[in-house]
Amino acid sequence: MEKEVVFAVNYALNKGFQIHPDALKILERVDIKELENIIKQIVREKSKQKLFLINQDDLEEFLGLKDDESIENEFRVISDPSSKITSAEGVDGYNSLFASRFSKLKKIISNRPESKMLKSIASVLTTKSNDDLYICGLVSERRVERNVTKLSIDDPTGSIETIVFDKDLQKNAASLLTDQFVMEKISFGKKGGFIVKDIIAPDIPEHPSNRSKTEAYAVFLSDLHIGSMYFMEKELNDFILWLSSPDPVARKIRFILIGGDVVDGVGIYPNQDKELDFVNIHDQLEKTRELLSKIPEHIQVIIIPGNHDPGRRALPQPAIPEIYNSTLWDQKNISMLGNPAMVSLNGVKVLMFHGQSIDDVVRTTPGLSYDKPANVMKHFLQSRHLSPIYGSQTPLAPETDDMMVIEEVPDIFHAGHVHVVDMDLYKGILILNSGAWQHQTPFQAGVGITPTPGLAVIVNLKTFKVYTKDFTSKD
Ligand code: D5M
Ligand code: FE
Ligand code: ZN
Repeated sequence: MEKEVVFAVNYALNKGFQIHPDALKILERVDIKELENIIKQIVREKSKQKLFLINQDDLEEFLGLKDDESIENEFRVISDPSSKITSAEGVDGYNSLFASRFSKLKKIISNRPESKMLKSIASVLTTKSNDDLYICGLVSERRVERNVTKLSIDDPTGSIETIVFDKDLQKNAASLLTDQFVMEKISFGKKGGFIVKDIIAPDIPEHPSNRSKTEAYAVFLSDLHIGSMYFMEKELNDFILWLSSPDPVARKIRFILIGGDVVDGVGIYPNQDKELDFVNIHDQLEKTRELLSKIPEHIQVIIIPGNHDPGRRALPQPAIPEIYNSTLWDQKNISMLGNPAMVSLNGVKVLMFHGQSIDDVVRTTPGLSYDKPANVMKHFLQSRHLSPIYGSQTPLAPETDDMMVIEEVPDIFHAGHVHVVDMDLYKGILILNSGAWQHQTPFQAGVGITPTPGLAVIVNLKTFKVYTKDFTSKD
């Protein structure tokens, strides 16, 4: 117990008061600078009333913490890979992963009118026609030769090389990722070959977004990196204490989403132990529980893993396994889900994804950078896939079902990983990258990544207005 809390408790006890254990829990969450003043005022008030028990109600009343019960907090898990993960192996596994990717995305694209004219690659290769044709499949290769771009597309019936001449279409082709699904409008070239006349991504259709009926707020966090020397404990703790303050926005918060890299992990990068305050996973998770248990119980917390958290490294990842430390799992208001996961908050569908594959996309696509992660996230939405490239840095597991396909259109798309707060709106979908709670690391300084840590991203689920609240100390 902090010495200020001990002082407050002793002060009340010396005046002949008893403190209910639930009231004590609230005292532990109060800003310690205010504590002495608060306890003195409560003792004065209750002495007048000749009531010598301080209970939870007294404190909530005094601190303005009574929650507006008309604000809904309906929470539902829409999809979670944790229980669906298998361990398909080797080449067969990857063949079925790509077959699943193809069929899911073909189904998505079949809502477009052009898809009525889709032909299989095998049939295009064996017929000759003067009409334009449509094919779809996964990009297996992209080559730029002199002033043309060649795209090889695979579907389950075969593989075709197509040629892009048009300058604008070549720009479009430059942003295609390997293994990404596309539809192409093609025609037979006069001198043979297949000329690309249009490149169409599955994309997001126009649609109305779901909103909360009441003014509930959700906070988006990620990349806490608890256990790292650079973890911003004070700032995160100040944020958690703020949740129990009378601030009118804090009073309406019903959900906290944590998008992975909750702990810094062990053995994630060379010589990591020299940069750790806690050198084992159990202790890192214990510290996490200690901090998160101060979040008021009426706030639902949702946690997915990132590339620093324990458990399987390949995507999709199951929830952080209980075997490392079950105490987070035991908290009533914490839900441990896999990466990626989709949840419904008062009817608002949130797609949560740590975002490791942002690295692959930034590395291969001209015009995209680490300081604008929302643009990369827009790319994922357009390609309706969270990790298209196989065999780059992001490990993909050979699942028989490609769970990285964005099958259901979200209302909010939440990712982290790059440690930079960024946001955008795309076809009505609120795109959020939630930054970090870790100072710039020497590694990040070395590769030129400038994080924006210590900012809580807060969304009004009724209006989709976004606020950022800065918890970095200015004093
Ligand atoms: O990733 C934090 C940030 O550091 C994120 O922007 C990616 C970047 N990062 C991490 N590892 C690498 C490598 N190997 N190369 C380039 N950039 C990297 P985090 O997941 O928190 O470590
Ligand atoms: Fe991170
Ligand atoms: Zn990460």
